[in-house]
Amino acid sequence: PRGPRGAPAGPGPAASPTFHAMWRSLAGIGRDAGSGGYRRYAWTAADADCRLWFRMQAEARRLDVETDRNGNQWAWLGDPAAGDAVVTGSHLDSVPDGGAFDGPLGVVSSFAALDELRRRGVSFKRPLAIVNFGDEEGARFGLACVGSRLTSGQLTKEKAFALRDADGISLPRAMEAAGYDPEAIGADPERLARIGAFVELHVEQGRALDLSGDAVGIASAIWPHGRWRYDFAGEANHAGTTRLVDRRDPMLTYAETVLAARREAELAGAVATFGKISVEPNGVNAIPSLVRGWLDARAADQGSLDAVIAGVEAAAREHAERAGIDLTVVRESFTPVVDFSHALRDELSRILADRTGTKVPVLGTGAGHDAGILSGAIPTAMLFVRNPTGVSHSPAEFAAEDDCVAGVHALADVLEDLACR
Ligand code: HGY
Ligand code: MN
Ligand code: MN
Ligand code: MN
Repeated sequence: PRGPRGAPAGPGPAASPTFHAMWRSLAGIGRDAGSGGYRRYAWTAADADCRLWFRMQAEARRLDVETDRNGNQWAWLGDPAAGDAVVTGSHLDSVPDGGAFDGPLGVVSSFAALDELRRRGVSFKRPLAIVNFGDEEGARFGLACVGSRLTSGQLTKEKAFALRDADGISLPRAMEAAGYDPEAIGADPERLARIGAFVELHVEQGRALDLSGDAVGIASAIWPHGRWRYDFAGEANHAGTTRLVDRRDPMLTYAETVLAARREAELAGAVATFGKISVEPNGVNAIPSLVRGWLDARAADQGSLDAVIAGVEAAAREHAERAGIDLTVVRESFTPVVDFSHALRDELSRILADRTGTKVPVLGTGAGHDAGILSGAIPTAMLFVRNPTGVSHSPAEFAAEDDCVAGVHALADVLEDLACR
């Protein structure tokens, strides 16, 4: 079942009225009318609209809203200084032409879970926060999880200042244009020290829950994954007058490398994708001088990932050598395997088993998340909501209304046990 193209299929009236109203009010922000996909990139107008939406939802619930030095938004119930806070949330930014659920489902479900806890009349024993992490997808500046990497100190201010978008605008310039002070960015250990647990609910980006017949699952681990930039430099020339034997065409070497990446991934049981390319001068009738391709590679274990990366680079260098192409390979980002903290993950399993009487499945994922970035600094865990087609990073991304409701209830159960007992 896929959501109707265009309108995010989202949860229908059966979802709590507040969930449905939130979903509708968010759905129009940064959406491409043609494809129905989303274009919510860091520090753009759509991002500002998402931030305003977040602030309004928080203030409507009498939460104290703040934006931290790295542009992450926090909506607090209780005094953060009391420490040992329970935090939930996700991100609102998207990949180019992304789906309606990746990120927003976690944020909307967090507000809806708080509504549910208030309906249950529980009293909070620990501070609670709902977070919107900035620039999780890295769609504009090429690095994923910028907000959480800065906060956890995994991304230095110097490296962040060096990030540029396709128009050459730097991250600090973009932040400034959006009204934020880029000079303030940096690690925020005091903030992390006040957090006792972070639970991120996210639409599953795969079909494990669809295959197991479960509405909700718990993350076991995130595969090691990274991004490598391949620069193939050849010789610009006339497409119409240059004999084939006289060419040094980098597009050919790029194409051979893409095929090699598929082969290496199949051999290693991994995944490898060249999803982004830039060509100079990018003229129909011009043999390129430079072809730049970005490789996204992921594998269940480090050894398999290393094999893929080494295999692709070796093949690329061999093809480049033969064709007289100069090749530069740069590792732009890398996230080692995330093995979610067992204590919190097992506690979520127990809570949900006690509440629902069923064992909620535990599953790995190849998708990166802020919960993964922060897992080295604070206890983190993830809840997944069934995605019947597994499709993500696409306008066709979908989660059925009943499953979204099940996700909210599971999150409310977890938050109640963690923050109210
Ligand atoms: O790329 C990822 O895995 C995530 O969606 N940022
Ligand atoms: Mn994503
Ligand atoms: Mn996401
Ligand atoms: Mn995430």
